[in-house]
Amino acid sequence: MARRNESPSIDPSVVEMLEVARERGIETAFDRAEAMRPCPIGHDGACCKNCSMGPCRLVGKHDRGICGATRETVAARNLARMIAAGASAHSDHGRDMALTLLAAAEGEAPDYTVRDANKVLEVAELLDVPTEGRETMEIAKDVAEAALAQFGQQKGEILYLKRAPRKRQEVWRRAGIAPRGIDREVVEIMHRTHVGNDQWYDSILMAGLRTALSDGWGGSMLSTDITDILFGSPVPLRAKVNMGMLSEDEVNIVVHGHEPVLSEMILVAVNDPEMIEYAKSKGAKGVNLTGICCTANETLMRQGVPTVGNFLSQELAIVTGAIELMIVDIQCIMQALAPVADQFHTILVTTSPKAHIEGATHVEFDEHRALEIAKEIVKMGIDNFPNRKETHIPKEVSHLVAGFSHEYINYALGGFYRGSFRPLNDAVIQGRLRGVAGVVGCNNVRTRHDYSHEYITRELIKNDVLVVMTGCGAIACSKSGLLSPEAAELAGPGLREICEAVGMPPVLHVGSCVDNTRILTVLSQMATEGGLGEDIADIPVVGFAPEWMSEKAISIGCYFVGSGVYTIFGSESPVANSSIVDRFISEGWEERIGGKLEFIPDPEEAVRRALEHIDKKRAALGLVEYDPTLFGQSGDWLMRKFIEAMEAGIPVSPYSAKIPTPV
Ligand code: BF8
Repeated sequence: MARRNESPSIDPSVVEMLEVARERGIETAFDRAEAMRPCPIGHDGACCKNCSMGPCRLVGKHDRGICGATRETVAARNLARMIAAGASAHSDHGRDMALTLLAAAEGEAPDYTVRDANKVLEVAELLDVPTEGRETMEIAKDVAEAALAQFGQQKGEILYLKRAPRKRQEVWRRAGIAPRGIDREVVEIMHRTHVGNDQWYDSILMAGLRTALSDGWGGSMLSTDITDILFGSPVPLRAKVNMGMLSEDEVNIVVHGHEPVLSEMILVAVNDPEMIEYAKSKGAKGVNLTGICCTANETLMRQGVPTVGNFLSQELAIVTGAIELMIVDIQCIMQALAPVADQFHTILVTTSPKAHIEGATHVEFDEHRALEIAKEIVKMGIDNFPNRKETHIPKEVSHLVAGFSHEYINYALGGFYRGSFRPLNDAVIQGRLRGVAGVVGCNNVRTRHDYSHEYITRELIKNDVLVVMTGCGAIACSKSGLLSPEAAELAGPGLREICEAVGMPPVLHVGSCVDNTRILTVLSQMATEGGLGEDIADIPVVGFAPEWMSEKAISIGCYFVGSGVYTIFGSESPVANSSIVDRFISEGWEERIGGKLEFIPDPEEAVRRALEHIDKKRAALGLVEYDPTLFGQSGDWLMRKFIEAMEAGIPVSPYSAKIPTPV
């Protein structure tokens, strides 16, 4: 939560809308967080409610539950169950993507097709699907079936593990945490943590890592790849974010949730000339599609659909009074949307059989009739336009460049024929880049909205750390302008030179939360490219989830740790009730698998430790010590100075002038 005298968000549009909501007596998550303190027993992992002899609270003089479970066992079980829940959410999403691909390949979902045929071949190779002399759709069908088999696989190892560096695969095998099948690992955690089963924190947490890996290198990675197959692999595009993207004179339809299967169809529907004419017949100028949360990230990355906000903006967007229809699918959708929408003309439409909300209108999505359903929903929104009353739309709009898939990063660094991660590795080796960081994850109303994302990212780029972002973190920093090429001016001298040479922002948007797997792929390619060791754990890289709140974030954090990355979460540790467990997920995991998980609420301290870690990894690789004074002599600033001098009538030549020091 923001401190006294601090605004609750660094986003002016959120602050503005919160004031409007409060004036109108509309309660939001910000108000509920003020009214309700978090339960300290549950927060620290001290509560066990895995059977009805409890719930047991392992605090004060109580060191064991009724069954004798220790603080360590209880804290470890709670964390492992969070991982399992997060992994199941991502992976079930991945399963649905595979089912859509299967339906498309079998001709049962005529509104979908394969938009990235190269990716079909790439994935086919990973899943051992033959490609020689076969049609794309035939291969795609086998790819979908092979992907689905990964969920129910009982023995062996999931196939995508081979995308990881060889050394990492060996670490997993040695530690006994190579995932066997996606569903199997989730089910096993639920069994393992049932009363009277696994009662050693060590084995519970190692199994937790295996489950997280089944998400990162399994369900989520399959989801990213299949989404690229169906809707195209992202390439950079310019886009706009924040609530100013809501329209005063068009029908506003907002997609919110995570699965692009429906939102892509909604996009087709809103661009249908018949729909636009229909909107005009209702007095609107057209239909304006925007997004919230990760559905927004998916449509932003591929189609440039504007984003109006992240997790904590969802209720406030409705308070603008300008949204005719908000359509939601799965995950991160607040139940509070229904009572907020009730106070406006906004129609809240749920679409997933797995995510109903009492009071919402349910239009069940079926990929076999995708466009027909999408048009039906868009029409509902248009019909609602005449019911719009007074609106209050904040003016804020920021620009960004999104769409950095790992394929594109590869291409940008070397071109079509010579595409490779060599230039990126070389930049790290020379010290032009100090290291690389992933800053990802949610908003959490217990911490000042967007602040930590912005602070940490700004500090990292200032220190020549290239940042990649996903999820609500990417939306936070997009709103602050850090994902625009102009933000290169805020970067350290080495990173700025690279940004100017390649024409990219210092912070790269790589997608939604399932797309954190793109970061795993980039790290694997860096490790195998040479010069930065042989394993992800050797690379000067750090992961952050500074404003995390969901179980999915815990699963993501743990699969990064399991992949060898030092991962820093904001807020207090959810296993704080056991110092042994708290130490184990840091030092214990680092000793065994090279990555560690730490909870550091203070963003300044988090950055300090991250840079220390990056420098330690550089030293271990024998790389030159990071020295920013070695770089920055070239760059756009020189040309700008030259132009300024010309405009001021000062005769200078960029070749003969004494090179001034960059400011
Ligand atoms: O999956 S970052 S609040 S929207 S959980 Fe949710 Fe967190 Fe946002 Fe995307 Ni990810």
